[in-house]
Amino acid sequence: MRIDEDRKFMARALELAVRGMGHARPNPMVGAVIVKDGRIIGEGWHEKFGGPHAEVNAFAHCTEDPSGATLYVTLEPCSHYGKTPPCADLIIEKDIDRVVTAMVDPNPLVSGKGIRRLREAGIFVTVGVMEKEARKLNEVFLKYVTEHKPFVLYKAAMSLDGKTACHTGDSKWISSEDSREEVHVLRGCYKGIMVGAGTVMADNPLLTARTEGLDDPVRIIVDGNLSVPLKARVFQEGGDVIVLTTTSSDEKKREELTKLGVDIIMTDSDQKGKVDLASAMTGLALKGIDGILLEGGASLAASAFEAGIVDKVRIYEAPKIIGGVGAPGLIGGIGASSMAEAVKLRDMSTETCGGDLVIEAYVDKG
Ligand code: AOF
Ligand code: ZN
Repeated sequence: MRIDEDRKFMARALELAVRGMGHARPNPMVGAVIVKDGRIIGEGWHEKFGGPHAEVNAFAHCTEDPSGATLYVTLEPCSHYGKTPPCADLIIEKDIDRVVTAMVDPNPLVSGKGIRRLREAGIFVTVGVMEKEARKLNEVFLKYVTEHKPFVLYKAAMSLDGKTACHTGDSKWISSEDSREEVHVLRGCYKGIMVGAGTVMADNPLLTARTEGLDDPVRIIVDGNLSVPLKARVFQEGGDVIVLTTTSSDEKKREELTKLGVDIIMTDSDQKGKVDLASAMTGLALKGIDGILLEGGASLAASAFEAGIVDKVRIYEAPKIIGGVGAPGLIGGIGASSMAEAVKLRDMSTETCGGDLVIEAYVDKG
């Protein structure tokens, strides 16, 4: 009975947390619900980065005295003085009886200290209600705060036979209109969007979110030899751009890009002028990029899997068969030499979108 009730209110808190999507980052999305005598008397969520935490907002919206109530919160209440005072202290001050939280805060600044402080004050604390859902919601924050690297989602569309274009190059469109619309929303959910130089030169895309209420992502172009022309739309229109290149790229071109307001991250290069993606990730994290939507093309995707930077895949599989040995496939490069070397995925789930099959899975790094 109590377990059902706990899940019900935590589900509501998670629903509220999602409202912070695209606004709270790089802080977590957090939702909170205050319940007294089985009724919700206050709700709140972390609305924007630097603003009050979810618990503070829930107390601010209380319709009656929260004394003796239960607080449901999707992340362990904080115990540190950050941009705001510790939520744990506020909870104690408000005379809450019980706190139910979905998960321990992975942030080393908090990580168990909030729960300890509440328990020391005599508050009954339950941890782990809907933990799986809460961890998934904040998967970007979880990686960023513990590993100081961006979480990378590889997204692509392909036909049922794994092709991304016809042998003529025609690729408009493989996936349904609904799927393409969903991708624009996805772009607003990640701080950065990453594509290779080849994609920019072939499609001259703008790479914006085009979704109301969500910021455009920072465009990250992987261009080891700086082959994308300065007149490309990504450099001339829209917001922030970061180019990942190598120390062997043309210095003059780097200067010209800088003059256009482009930020440059340089890594050492191998002989072929390939960017060292793993170390570039550290540079991107230092610039506040907590999550990246990787959109291809095929050779960048291959390098990204090879470098081990991909955390999750989301593939839109259209009910079409393109065929042709000359038609490009999803992932380029040389590929695995044996099945043992294939990239293993786990926790695969499927859904449909506008008639396409959408497959989501996590890269098994174990
Ligand atoms: C949030 N919102 O609702 C909760 C958070 O930078 P600060 O001072 O706002 O602190 C951010 C940390 O506080 C964050 O990394 C997380 O560990 C903890 N809890 N943060 O942004 C919230 N409850
Ligand atoms: Zn807090």
